[in-house]
Amino acid sequence: MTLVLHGHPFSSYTQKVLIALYENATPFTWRLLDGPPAFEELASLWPIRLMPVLVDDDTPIAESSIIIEHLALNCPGSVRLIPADPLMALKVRSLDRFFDLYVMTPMQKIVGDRLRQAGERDPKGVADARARLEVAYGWLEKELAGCVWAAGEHFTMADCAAAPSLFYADWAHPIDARLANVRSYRARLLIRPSFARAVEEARPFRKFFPLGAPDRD
Ligand SMILES: N[C@@H](CCC(=O)N[C@@H](CS)C(=O)NCC(=O)O)C(=O)O
Repeated sequence: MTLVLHGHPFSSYTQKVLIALYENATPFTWRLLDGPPAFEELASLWPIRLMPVLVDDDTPIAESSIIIEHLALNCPGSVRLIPADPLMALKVRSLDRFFDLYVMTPMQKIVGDRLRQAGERDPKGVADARARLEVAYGWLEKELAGCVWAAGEHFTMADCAAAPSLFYADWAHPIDARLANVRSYRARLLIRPSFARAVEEARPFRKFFPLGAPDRD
């Protein structure tokens, strides 16, 4: 089995998969998406053209959650990112959806809007995204009470999704100081070795963050 990851270290969804790979020390090689030839190759693998895509031997696998599920089935390691218990697995998948849809998506809307030309901006969409993040942070504050990781005491796919989404969301729309559970969870994610490594590998690209990366983390 040879694994090739098409992605970029600064991409939040690439980081989500990197965390899964690093958690279990799964060997892979990078196909860095750093120019037109690499993006053409990505389009030939996955016409939707979103990163990351993992190629397992000759089979391309798209969508970060499906990639993590694929890794859990085909090269499982000591860190079980999808719990064996079906009900716990359902909880993990539900939290994974929460982070992608209600944290990552509004964060991407705020960041992406800044990359648009002045006349193409969408202030209402950005305001809605900020409102959605506020609600998501508030829901998470209650959900995380008493938890070490998103789904409880074990690190799972939900935490792979949470780490880059909360990392960048806090840059785009800061998490209020009163949301102590969310802030301490984000801090725990930042010192988890798999995510700490992904953050370090992405550090040289911070200058490209369109809102201006804060001088922290
Ligand atoms: N649902 C996809 C989302 C992937 C995604 O949004 N990737 C972003 C980078 S973090 C991307 O490729 N953006 C490039 C673009 O929008 O053209 C997943 O889970 O993998």
